Amino acid sequence: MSIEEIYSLIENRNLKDDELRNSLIQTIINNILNSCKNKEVYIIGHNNPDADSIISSYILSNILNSMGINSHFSILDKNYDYTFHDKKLLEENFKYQPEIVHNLDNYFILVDHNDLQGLKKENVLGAFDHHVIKYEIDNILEIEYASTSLLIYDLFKYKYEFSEEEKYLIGLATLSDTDYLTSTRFTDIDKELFDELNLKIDVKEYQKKYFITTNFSLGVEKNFGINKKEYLRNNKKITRIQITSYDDNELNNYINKAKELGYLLIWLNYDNNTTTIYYEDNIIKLNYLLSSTYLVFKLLEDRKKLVIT
Ligand SMILES: [Mn+2]
Repeated sequence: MSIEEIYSLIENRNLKDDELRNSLIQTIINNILNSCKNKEVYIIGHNNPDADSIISSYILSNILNSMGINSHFSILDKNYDYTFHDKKLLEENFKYQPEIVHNLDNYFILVDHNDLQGLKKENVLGAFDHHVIKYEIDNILEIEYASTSLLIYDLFKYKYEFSEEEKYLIGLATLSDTDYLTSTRFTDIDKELFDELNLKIDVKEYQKKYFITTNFSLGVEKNFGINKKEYLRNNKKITRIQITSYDDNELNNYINKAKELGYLLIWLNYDNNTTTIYYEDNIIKLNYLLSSTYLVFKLLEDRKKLVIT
């Protein structure tokens, strides 16, 4: 089997009880654990970490330490400020401080991303992630769970006893990564696992308290700067703007700006649970929330195919 075949077999969660799949998953976990032997490892999330990056890094370091691997919950010294989306959620619910790593010659395990982001390949021992595989490092355990924290929970729940607090934190990371359980990323399989955590929390209340929608008082210009992300898709550079709101009052202003700049706009309305997508002079309205840029790309590409055939 090629590595691509192995990864795509692992990715498919509907083959839940498939023996081959389970043994491949176990092989990758073992590869990562074995490569950690006699090393000090630093577990880091992505740049501008969100709750899922921080919490999965913290939880995985607890798990590895319990297995006798000297590991650290950490961040790098540059570009590792908590993302503003999750600042309040983390400040009020997460009391641990990551170690700050200055020396890039350490050994790393990546969580919640699987690209090097400036690290050397030989220093990265593996990754646990739920994003598209970039093939920049070896030993990636990537499955599209709602959050990396939930993935780690599911992988280790029979080998590690999660504390009540750890389960709570895994729940919070999952809330943050699924726009408080409203996004299509939160599947039935994820819901089952989330329920297994058995948290006694009112999700709506957490959403009201911590879910940050776009601050329209900043104006269109500024919001285009803050909410921008660049993607490379089929060799084409695409800049996307994601706006979250409880109404569509300013939608047209943002479409006009996206038109002017040639950007992709994803507008999420959390009151009606609708999505408006603007790209290359087309406006698409969906009667559900589609907050994954990756799924928006797929939707646009599928539509293009329909038009051509
Ligand atoms: Mn994540």
